[in-house]
Amino acid sequence: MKHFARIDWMSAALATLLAAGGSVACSESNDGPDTPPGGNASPYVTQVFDYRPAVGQFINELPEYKEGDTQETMNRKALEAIGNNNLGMVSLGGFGGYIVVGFDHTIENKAGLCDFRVQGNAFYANGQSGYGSSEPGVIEVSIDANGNGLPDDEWYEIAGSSYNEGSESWIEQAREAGNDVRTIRNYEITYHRPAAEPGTPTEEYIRWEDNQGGSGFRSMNPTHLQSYYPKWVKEDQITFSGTRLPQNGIDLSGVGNNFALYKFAYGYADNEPNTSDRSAIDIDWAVDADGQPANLSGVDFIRIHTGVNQENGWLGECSTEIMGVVDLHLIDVQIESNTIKQ
Ligand SMILES: [Ca+2]
Ligand SMILES: [Ca+2]
Ligand SMILES: [Ca+2]
Repeated sequence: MKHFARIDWMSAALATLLAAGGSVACSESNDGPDTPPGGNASPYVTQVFDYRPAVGQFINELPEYKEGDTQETMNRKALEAIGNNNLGMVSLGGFGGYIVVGFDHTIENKAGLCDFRVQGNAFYANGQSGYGSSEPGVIEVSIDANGNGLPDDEWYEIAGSSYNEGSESWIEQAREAGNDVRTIRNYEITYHRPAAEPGTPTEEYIRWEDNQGGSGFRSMNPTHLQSYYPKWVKEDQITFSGTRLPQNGIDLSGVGNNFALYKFAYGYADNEPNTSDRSAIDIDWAVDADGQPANLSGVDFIRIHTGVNQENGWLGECSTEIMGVVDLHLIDVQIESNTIKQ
């Protein structure tokens, strides 16, 4: 714990020094291992390492693709949108699309408290608090264990309320509606570049198949007629993997035109409004690949991927949107995690 806090302080100080045009001279004498991250740390995202959306109706628009853009320039556009409290928006597209962000300091895991919030555009339907537009993203966290400043270390999943199957209050209703309500870890999906861009609504637009024997098409809807396949990607197919959540979209009309996207209890991105305490995350919820507590002292990197594979009528595919990530401790917001996870 102390080790990482120290590395973090040093890299933040180094960055400040370099930004000021200073030279680098290591001096380790004055700051003991308990030195806090100093007063200059930003509560917000300062780096986007990778913005890799799956296909979706907002792809190539949020952020906007322009001729000649590359993975690197799209990462930069994503940072311009969601970094530094700009509160713009990026869409991760359908299941699996993801973004990896970083900070200028380690987000500390304070005991008993939520530590950060991933900001999205979830909202409740009029007069409701159980559903609306919840498009949950699965959150993973990592610490810069090898100290190289890059997110190439082990990832730990935040075990949200559907980490174990059947935990949501609406699961039976969703099952009765014909939804696939399983949680599947190591789910994998591949999307294929369409042979041609229809430029007109179609049900069978982009073909996909998964590693469970399932397959289908993403549709193109009347309100978004641009290419849904990320244009800067050269490959003709893209594959994503990660935990897949229960399908939470339930058609209340029964005829396909009133999909309510039910919220998960806790632990996801773009699931609760940003003003809700229940959108906050406790780093203590992070688990390793065996589901055991990761016991992290803090996190340097956060990865979010769209967690649901579902089309919801005219709403289109479930896609997680991200507007930012904020370190709750640095903005003096105290949310006790046991008020959320009960
Ligand atoms: Ca905590
Ligand atoms: Ca690293
Ligand atoms: Ca959303």
